[in-house]
Amino acid sequence: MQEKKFKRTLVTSALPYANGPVHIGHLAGVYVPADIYVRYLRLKGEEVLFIGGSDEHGVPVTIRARKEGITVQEVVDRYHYLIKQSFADFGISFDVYSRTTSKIHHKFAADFFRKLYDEGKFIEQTTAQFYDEETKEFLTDRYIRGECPRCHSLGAYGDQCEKCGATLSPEELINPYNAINGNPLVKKVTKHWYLPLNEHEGWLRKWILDEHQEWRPNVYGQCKSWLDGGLQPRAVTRDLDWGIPVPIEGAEGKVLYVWFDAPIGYISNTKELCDAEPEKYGPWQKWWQDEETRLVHFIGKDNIVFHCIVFPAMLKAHGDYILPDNVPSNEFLNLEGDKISTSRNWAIWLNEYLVDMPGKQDVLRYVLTANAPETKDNDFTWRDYQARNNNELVAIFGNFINRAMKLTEKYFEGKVPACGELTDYDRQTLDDFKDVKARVEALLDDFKFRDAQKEAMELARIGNKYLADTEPWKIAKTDMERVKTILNLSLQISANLAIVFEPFLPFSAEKLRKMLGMETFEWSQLGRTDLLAEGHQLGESVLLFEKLEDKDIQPQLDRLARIKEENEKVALAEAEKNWRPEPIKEIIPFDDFERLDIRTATVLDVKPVKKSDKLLEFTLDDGTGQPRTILSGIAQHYPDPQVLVGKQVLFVANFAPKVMKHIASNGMILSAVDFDGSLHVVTNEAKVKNGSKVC
Ligand code: B3M
Ligand code: ZN
Repeated sequence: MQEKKFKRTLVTSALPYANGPVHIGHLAGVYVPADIYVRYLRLKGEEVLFIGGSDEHGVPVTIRARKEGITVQEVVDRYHYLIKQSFADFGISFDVYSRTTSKIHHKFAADFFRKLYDEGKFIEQTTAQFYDEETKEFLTDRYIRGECPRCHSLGAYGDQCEKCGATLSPEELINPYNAINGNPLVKKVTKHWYLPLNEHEGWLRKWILDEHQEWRPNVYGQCKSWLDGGLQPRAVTRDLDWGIPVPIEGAEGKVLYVWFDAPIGYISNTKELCDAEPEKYGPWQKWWQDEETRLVHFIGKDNIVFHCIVFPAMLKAHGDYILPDNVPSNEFLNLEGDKISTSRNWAIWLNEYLVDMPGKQDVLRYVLTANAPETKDNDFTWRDYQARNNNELVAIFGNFINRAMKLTEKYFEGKVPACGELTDYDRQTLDDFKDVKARVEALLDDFKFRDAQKEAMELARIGNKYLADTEPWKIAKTDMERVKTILNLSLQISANLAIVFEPFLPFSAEKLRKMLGMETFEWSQLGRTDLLAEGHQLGESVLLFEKLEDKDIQPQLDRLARIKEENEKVALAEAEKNWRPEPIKEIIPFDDFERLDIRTATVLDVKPVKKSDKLLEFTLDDGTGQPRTILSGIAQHYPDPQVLVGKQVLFVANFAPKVMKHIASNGMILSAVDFDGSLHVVTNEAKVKNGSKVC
């Protein structure tokens, strides 16, 4: 395929739902990479716009409102401003951050729908859907719960049973009910408009599968599997009282589906920006309807189908728009080994982070990029955060800058000394760092932010090693000329660091730029060794990064431990509530039971088996006069196994002996499994002779 020549780039990042604050998963998955990319393009002097905003429609915001007992408008107001502030605090440099409840957006999205409607681009379908007669609302997948048709636990969701993992459709649930209020549901017919994606399959296949093989494998792969599975018409309207009213007659009480209006928000937000400052940004159409604009969507992996298939189909159906050139999508970031979850509060919220770690935006940005889930899900841990801060930012980057600054202050009153004759070692160092620009550029152009930041860090490493090897503080008494050259080169490397880190760590880069007294600041200067002229006065030096002690991290670990404990309690209560006996196994003849020889015995002794955390060794009086040994894998359920001594238990006597951990086990003690998976030895209250048959 021929490389297209683009004049400008329009970058969008997914519009977060205004139903809660944003957390580190959002930042790592979407906003930091998008921001790095945009800052990089701006530094290169390219024409670029970065569009963001809050997604304020859809069911999630209405549920939050009900939970908190406030209006939906209050919910979206609260979280829109909170989210907007968090992004600003973390240096996410949007050109516009608006919201989908804006007038401009409502009109724009309604017009978009209307045009497609007028041109016959939708189909109408009437179907029966689940309905709550009390609240007068239709419900879809996640908001419908009921008994699982497979494992019969209660509380399975309309799309999945979390107990047995079965993929479900709401139709399959037994006794479906409203997940929010528990009301029973009935079926009711309703009419909706659908985008016939099946009619778009042909060009989508060619456009993605043939023409965009350069997309990340996770994105390309997901698209391919959607396309190979065959596309179905998708409803673009919903029965809901919150959203953009469907702008046609006979559609009262219906709104545009949130996934129809939200991506149009990228366009209407661009319009809002351009209309406000047309001389600066030009007409919005330049950004959306000109083949010379390159459109790039940054999103998380759960949004791939909407950005690669549904939204492009909408744009194509409309006819006037360009399509995305790339859709860099990340996998998910986990937190301390568990999936981040808003409802379980298993997250680090950006607003709270800044209260606990004031001024440490860049540390988080650094760690999230270093661990970016670009190719697979990744894990954030506080220990890794601490280690990367201390061992990389402080020990390498910060240490190098601090030494270069301090030595220049000490020997040259903060003025850049002259560069004298270079030694072989100097030349080798310069050689090492010369290619950084090309390497970082190639990686950024390819959306490989993690590796790009590693390369940038490599530059700090080179500088740090150079100072450590040349030890100017040791030769200051004997060879000041040499010290001048060493510090000159070190400061030139520092100036390069200020440039190369600007996209990644904008706050620190800015501090560094001020320290170095650099006025001009552009990407093309990278790799040069004459950025600071001889005699140039440096600014005041400040510490770029601070060491984090265990005591700084501990409160964070404690917080998560508390949340985990709380969640476990809630999950247990839920499991108890939803527990049902397992379905009875198939009918068997009595003879099959007769073959089992079940007996009574009294526990004489019980102790843990060495080198096993599962096994308990029982010594039983089985009535034969000979002690019987049985091993049972229930140690985790009996922290104090002695409580079983003296109890009469039931055991299967006619199993072949089995050797485990060098001990022969003769039979099996019967235990019952409780709803939470815990095992309890079945004891016989009516004590009988040991060795009695159980029948
Ligand atoms: N609000 C879903 C999400 O936050 C949705 C993205 C819209 S992007 C147009 O994951
Ligand atoms: Zn199930």
